[in-house]
Amino acid sequence: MELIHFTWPWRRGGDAHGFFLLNSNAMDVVLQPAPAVTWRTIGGILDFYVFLGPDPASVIGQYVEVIGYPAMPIYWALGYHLCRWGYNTSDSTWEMVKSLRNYKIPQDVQWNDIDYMDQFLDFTFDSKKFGTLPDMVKDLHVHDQRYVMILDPGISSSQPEGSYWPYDEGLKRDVFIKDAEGKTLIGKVWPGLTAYPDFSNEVTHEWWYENLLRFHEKVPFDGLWIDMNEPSNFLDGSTNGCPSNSLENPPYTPGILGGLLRAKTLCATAQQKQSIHYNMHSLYGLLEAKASANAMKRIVAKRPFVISRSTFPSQGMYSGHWLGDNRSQWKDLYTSIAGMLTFNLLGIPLVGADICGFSEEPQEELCVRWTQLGAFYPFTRNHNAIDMRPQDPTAFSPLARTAMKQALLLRYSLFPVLYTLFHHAHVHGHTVARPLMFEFPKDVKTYGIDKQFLWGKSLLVTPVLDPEVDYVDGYFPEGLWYDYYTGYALHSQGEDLRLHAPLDKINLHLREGSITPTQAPNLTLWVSSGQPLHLVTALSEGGAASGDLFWDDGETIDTSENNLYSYILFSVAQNVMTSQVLHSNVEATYITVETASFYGVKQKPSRVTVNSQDATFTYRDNQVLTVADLGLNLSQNFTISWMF
Ligand code: MIG
Repeated sequence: MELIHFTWPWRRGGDAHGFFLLNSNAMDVVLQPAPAVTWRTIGGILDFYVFLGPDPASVIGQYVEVIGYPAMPIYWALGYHLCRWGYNTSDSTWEMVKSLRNYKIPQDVQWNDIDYMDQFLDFTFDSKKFGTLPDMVKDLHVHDQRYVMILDPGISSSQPEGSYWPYDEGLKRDVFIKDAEGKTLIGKVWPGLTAYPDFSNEVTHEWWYENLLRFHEKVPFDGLWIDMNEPSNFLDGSTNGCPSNSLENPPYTPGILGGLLRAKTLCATAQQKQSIHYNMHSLYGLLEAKASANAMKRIVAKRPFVISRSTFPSQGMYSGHWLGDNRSQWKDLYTSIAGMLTFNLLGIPLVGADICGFSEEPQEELCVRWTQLGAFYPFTRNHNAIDMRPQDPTAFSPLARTAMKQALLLRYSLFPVLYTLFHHAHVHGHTVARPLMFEFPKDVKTYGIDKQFLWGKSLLVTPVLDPEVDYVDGYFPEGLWYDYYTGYALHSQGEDLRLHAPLDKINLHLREGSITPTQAPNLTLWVSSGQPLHLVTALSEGGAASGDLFWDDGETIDTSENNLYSYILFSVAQNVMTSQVLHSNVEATYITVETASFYGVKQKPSRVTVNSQDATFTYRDNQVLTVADLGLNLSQNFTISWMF
């Protein structure tokens, strides 16, 4: 369904360009063996863009400038999300949350799948099995945690008249998609027969908002999971099939499911406000996300949180994305990296796969490795299919549980970096999770790498993707790399290196020349993000480094647009670290800088000063200098110097 295609067939010396066909009709895209790509679309406008780069990251920046920059996520979107299909009751969902608290495993968000609903009806909850849902959500809030539940677009059309407001009111306001004859098109999804809201109609957005508002008064949810929005239908077309004509059976049908446009979705001839479904089909998830995000803005008056299954160019402005139904298999762990990176290229950086796999049941070892990799998905959610054994961190041995907890704590400690990267995605169209070739476009060995990736410019993640190993092979582009945990330096000439990787470790390396802001982790990002900063500097061979921090209250809409943030540049040159406050907002700088570590200080300094005052320090023979107890105010420039 994705209609964006970039090719870099003629890479020479790291040059890149991109093509983008903005077209929502059914299409084939064929990568030819020759350096060529063929589009076969069966309608719409041939709206082609060519992005000249000249490097991969610029191509993406140009693309995102066209389609729209991704939204800045609310801070807790970057925390750990736990979900499954089939908790079956609100009490067992609640027990789950309590169990994570009990083991002190970080969790920001608890989710529910369709089992919370009364007979799968949107905007309802099962008052018997999920009777304590409102209390659970309140309890989550008391603990600075959040609640997200699923919504499917299909609205039940078979409830007794007067008993189901969403359908009755929807009919009244004329919000549903119609068949070729102008009657409400009826399909079938979880609640049985359903009508489909037409999100190409503004009236539908208002109706959707009112539904959400009414439900929010009962269950004060914090975000939305929008599923089945391809839109998905258990039937082909509708209860009455579809007419037989050239729209339903065009002279050429691209290679889609069943070779039929109506397969498991609506009739091509279905009528929407803006056009026929033939033209609108691929836009369903985008427009539903837009309606959902705008409704959430009005309801919670904070940055909306929406995760969508179906996407289209511009989606990142309204939602993130999960990669859909995968399996609890090692190969799905591996392919999730390519999926995550692809959506970062597509301007939807808030993306992740179902950690530990959706269908099937993971071995403990797989789930540990997946939680470690998942800790580096920009969107990190463990999700499981109905009837599958539990696969949350508490479902495993103490060893596995502890390893998972460590991985999540590691992620929480890196929140300042991750948040700053999302700011750059929002403002500049940068990727958050990034292929190595984006940073090393002249190193051809990076082009095919799909088992490692970077966060931003300098945090290299090398996960274990195979069973029964305690090592991992990774490629290190030429230069100095530091072990994130210890500061040990590794000099690579552009080599494949074998790294030690016991079950409780995910390898992380810092690229030379970087400064990474981190925080002491805690059980929620609310608490964690209030902790003082620890700056980790990875010095280049020449002793230089730089990094930055974007900081705000984490939830107010448009803080960067309205100057409600702080932005600080850190740099090191000639044994002096300088912080430069480029933008300061008092509210955003309540945290302090507590510790600074410098990796790659070649000999022990005789003296360290902070703002020209002598300071105590430690120096380890692996060339790590640490200065602690700084208590530096983030809103004021500071310097840290060392002398030999
Ligand atoms: O027909 O809501 O991809 O994550 O658990 C299946 C039940 C519908 C598909 C989603 C999956 C979700 C499931 N949904």
